[in-house]
Amino acid sequence: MTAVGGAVIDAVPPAVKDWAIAVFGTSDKVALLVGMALVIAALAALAGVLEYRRRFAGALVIAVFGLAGAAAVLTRQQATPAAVAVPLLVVLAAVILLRVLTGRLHRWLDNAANAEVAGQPRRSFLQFLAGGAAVTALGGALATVWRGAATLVNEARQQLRLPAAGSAAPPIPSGAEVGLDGMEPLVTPNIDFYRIDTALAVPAIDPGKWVLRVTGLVAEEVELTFDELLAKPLIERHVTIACVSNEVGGDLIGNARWLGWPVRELLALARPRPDADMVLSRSTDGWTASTPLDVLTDSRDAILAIGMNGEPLPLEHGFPVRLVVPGLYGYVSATKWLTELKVTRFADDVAYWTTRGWSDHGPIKTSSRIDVPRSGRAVTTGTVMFGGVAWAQHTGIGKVEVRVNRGAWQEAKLAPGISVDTWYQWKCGIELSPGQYEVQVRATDLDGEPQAEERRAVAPDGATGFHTIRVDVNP
Ligand SMILES: Nc1nc2c(c(=O)[nH]1)N[C@H]1C(S)=C(S)[C@@H](COP(=O)(O)O)O[C@H]1N2
Ligand SMILES: [Mo]
Repeated sequence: MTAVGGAVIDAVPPAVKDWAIAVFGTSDKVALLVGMALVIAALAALAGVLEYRRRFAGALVIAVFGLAGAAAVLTRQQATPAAVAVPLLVVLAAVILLRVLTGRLHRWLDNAANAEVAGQPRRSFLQFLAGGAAVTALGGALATVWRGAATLVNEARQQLRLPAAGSAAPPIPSGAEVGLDGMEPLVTPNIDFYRIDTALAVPAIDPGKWVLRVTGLVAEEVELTFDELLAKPLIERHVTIACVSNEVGGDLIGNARWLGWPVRELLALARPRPDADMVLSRSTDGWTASTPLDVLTDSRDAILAIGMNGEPLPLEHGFPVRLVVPGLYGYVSATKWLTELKVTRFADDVAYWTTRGWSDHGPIKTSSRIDVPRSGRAVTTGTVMFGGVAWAQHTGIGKVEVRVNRGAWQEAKLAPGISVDTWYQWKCGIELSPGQYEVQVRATDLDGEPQAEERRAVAPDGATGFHTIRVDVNP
């Protein structure tokens, strides 16, 4: 079922995917799985009715669906023989159960008129129905246990002791949090960190078996094991990462303290050839991202990350190793469950989302957000405190301004940032008499470049426009 869902995710046009994410938010995968469960239940009912009317007609429905499932598994990159065998065995069991059940149902109904013998076939049918249901439930439970491989990896993760960083994260300057009620914390707790990926089942990777390969246009291919990575001189940095699907004012952005080894050190060992201009990073589930080679080799701290806010990476955030690249949207940089770095050229290779309507380059656009007060909230007249965040990764924020009802821009108080690679908090008190107002925010980076005013959709390379909220001021 996960494989069918994965194939669906890969096959649907980006517009449908955007719609699904918009409607169901990040529970889009749950919605997909629930939807599929409903379809399966409907098909099972249909198979029952058909089989009752005509021998093997229902079995055919099940067989076709099962073969489609097996085919979907084959399209998955991580397909194993067992993963293909499971849907086939399930189909076989379902067909046998269906035959037996319809046989008993026929006998029950044929004998229904004959009061003396009717009870026995009815009991037999109901017993098989209950038995079938029990076996199905047991099978589901076993499948869950099988997935318990994830549990073992979780244990390996819990036992992991992260080494200290040789180069520690610069301290958070005092006053970096403006201290307004309702603001998001400056450093996002792992549990609240947004999650975006195409993985229906979170990959469970044993760190003892993990290897990263550097391949492609290099003087020397390099392999790195997890133990080797732990022994490298590690750095720790706060970096704010964002999703290209983040709407203006959206929450697909988070700031964490990442521990790892600079990617440029690994690439230096492999020595990329001069004609290379891109690194195609690949995860265990086959997902890929295209990152400009110069972004991975310049002085910015692009990291092969193993730690997030002082813990090993959570499984959903890429355990055991992921990429974190300051300044680029996640879809072109932040590969989780990393297994390969292929040094290549934009002219020769395309990444997962690039073939699905998104740009091959994805620098994060300067933007800002109003978090306090929430849009549509009523506040009391007087000095109303507004607050939020602004980001211009790898350039830094120079100023933030707020305007009311499209009037003059007023400069907000900008809190000191942790670094140019993280978001900054801001606050601004504005005198408002009772009434209804539209409030907007605008950020300008340290080069003096203001964020784009034109409203643009998230596709193909990130939304622009001013975050705009409505505030009701009560007497
Ligand atoms: N393996 C893998 N890595 C991935 C993705 C994915 O689908 N598969 N999605 C990317 C996208 S689009 C984003 S925005 C970031 C999100 O990282 P997070 O889930 O840790 O917040 O991961 C990136 N890394
Ligand atoms: Mo993303």
